[in-house]
Amino acid sequence: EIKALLFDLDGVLVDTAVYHYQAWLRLAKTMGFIFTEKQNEELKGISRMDSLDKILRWGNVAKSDTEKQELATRKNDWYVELINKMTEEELLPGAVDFLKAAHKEGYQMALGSASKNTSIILKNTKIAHFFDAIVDGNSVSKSKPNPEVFLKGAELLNVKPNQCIVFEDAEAGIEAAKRGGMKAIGIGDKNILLRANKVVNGLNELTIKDLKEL
Ligand code: G16
Ligand code: MG
Repeated sequence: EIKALLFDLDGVLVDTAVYHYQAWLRLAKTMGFIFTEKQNEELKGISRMDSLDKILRWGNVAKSDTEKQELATRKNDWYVELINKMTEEELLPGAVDFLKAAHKEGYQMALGSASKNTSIILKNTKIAHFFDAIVDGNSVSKSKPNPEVFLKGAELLNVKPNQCIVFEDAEAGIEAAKRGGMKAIGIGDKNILLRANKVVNGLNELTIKDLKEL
């Protein structure tokens, strides 16, 4: 029996990918190159440092660890400037209605994100109160597809992995859920999120009844 729902943040509840892209692109330009929106897709769900490594590879640029720390901090400062201005209007279609319905149904809910900036985003979009536990980039050491982020969520909610459904837009996130022994609902393209138990375009296409039929 499903008792808990674990939500990824970026790409499931809000669209911060555009802001990550703006900030990373600004950083790439300071090093003399750019990268496409299509390449940006590959950065979804992966950690800040893994993102930077990929971008430096795209630009054919080598940096020392100290320089990388500085670059990541600079990008994050720009990114935080952008998300500081976010409002609840930037929640993805159906997100709030789904959270409300799930809460009413009595499911426990946790956030499972790779981001270290979740508190700003949750506060500005006014959805923090829905979550009984928050696991994010500040509390995990291994990033998705490692299941740590979701296993910690289940542990904090006091439920077993097989009592959880994970909501994820990234392939690595679906993989993390599966490795953790959980069910997964993919938000996005079913030709990409192949391992998900079910795939929808957005939470607006999903009902509580769908969860029971999974
Ligand atoms: C999000 C984004 C990733 C980003 C990561 C780390 O993950 O999808 O693109 O690299 O967070 O973010 P930050 O630099 O804010 O710590 P998720 O798991 O919420 O999709
Ligand atoms: Mg995501």
